[in-house]
Amino acid sequence: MTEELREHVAEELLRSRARSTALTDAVDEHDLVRQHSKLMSPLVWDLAHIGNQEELWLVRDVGGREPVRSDIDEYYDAFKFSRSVRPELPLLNPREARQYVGDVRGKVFDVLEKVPLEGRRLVENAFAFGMIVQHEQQHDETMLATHQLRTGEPVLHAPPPPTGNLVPATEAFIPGGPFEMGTSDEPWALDNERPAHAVHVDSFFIDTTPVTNAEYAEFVLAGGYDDRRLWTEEGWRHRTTAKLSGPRFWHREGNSFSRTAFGVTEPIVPDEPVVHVCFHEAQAYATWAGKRLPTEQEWEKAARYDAETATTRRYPWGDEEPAEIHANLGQRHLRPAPVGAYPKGVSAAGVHQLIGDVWEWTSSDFQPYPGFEVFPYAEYSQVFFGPDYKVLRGGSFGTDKSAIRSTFRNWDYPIRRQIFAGFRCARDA
Ligand code: AVJ
Ligand code: FE
Repeated sequence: MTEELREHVAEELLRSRARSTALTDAVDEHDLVRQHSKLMSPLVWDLAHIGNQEELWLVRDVGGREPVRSDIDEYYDAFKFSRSVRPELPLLNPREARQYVGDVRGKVFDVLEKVPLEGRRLVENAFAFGMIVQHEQQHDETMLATHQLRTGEPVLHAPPPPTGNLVPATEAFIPGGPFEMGTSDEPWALDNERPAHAVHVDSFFIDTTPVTNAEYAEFVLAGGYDDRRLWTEEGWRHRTTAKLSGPRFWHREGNSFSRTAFGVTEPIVPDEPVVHVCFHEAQAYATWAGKRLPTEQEWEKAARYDAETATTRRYPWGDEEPAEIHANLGQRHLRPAPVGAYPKGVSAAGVHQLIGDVWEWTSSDFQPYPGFEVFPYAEYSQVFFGPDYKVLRGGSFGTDKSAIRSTFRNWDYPIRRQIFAGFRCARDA
């Protein structure tokens, strides 16, 4: 068991590093240090921050080793300097950053060989490695979003996703009653996903597919962005000051739309889930459609609850780890797949593409579960709890399988749309 776990951790560390390397080797030095958007860090910051977190948690804390570098911690502390000011910091240059993450990784492999991964320390130590793997993959998705904001020739390439086995958009009925939400035993689950607890959810309907580009284009053409009644007060204020008129990266010509993704501009693909919309846009669309966004309780019940056996599954399709047939994850494709492309990933209730493709906005604020305990540090989740952030679920085409579960909770400000976010609708039964 222990050797197997060590091997698994080693493979996951290599897999995340291969991805970080590919994302940072794809562009030249100038593109690594420049700020592609005020919303994002320079790519070279993400790279060295990945190494710095790994050094703090695995080299110094778990391993008890001497620091690789003790002089740079503050510049890579995400709470000390916000993304917009990071380019002005005395950051490591690309060559130094690559050297640094490599040196840290060398020590980490040594720690992995020698650290106890059994007995009492197993849970703590194994979790620390899992947390660092997920942390790197999360920043890789953030770097992918930075690539999406970058202008210039395309530098990332990937084959297209599978084609949609077109399921007509319809609704699934989820019966009212309790289900077990969250987890107490998923080994790599983060503190905010814990503990497992019973939640009562009233009966509701949820769309079997995420809202598509074609559906969203109808909303735009129907004047949805100019209809004050569809928006909340806060949403309308934002739509007005930010002058929103359609999803980020869309261009309108008469009644047709194209969009730019990773340097390529092409007509929107009608059956693909819409992506790069903020919470307010999702909320306005749902109102226009006579529906609403699901709560995160509803989303998780639709993803995990098997009414026939009254049990909660790990993933929509069952308990197996995500494989290529289940979901569009891991940047294998640079876009969401058309609806119906993953029939093997469908939930017990018949809901498609809950995992992968696009993060899905829910109507819920990011709050702790009853019995929440900070683990291992308050800055991961606790400092974000409250009404400022909305919960997103399910992961996107840019999310790695190690960093997504049906219990995984992402959060962001309701105005953000550079992330790979879309949504699906629900309604009361
Ligand atoms: C869970 C995606 C909101 O990127 O801010 C990365 C993950 N935490 N480094 C983020 C995270 C610390 C976090 N999200
Ligand atoms: Fe981080």
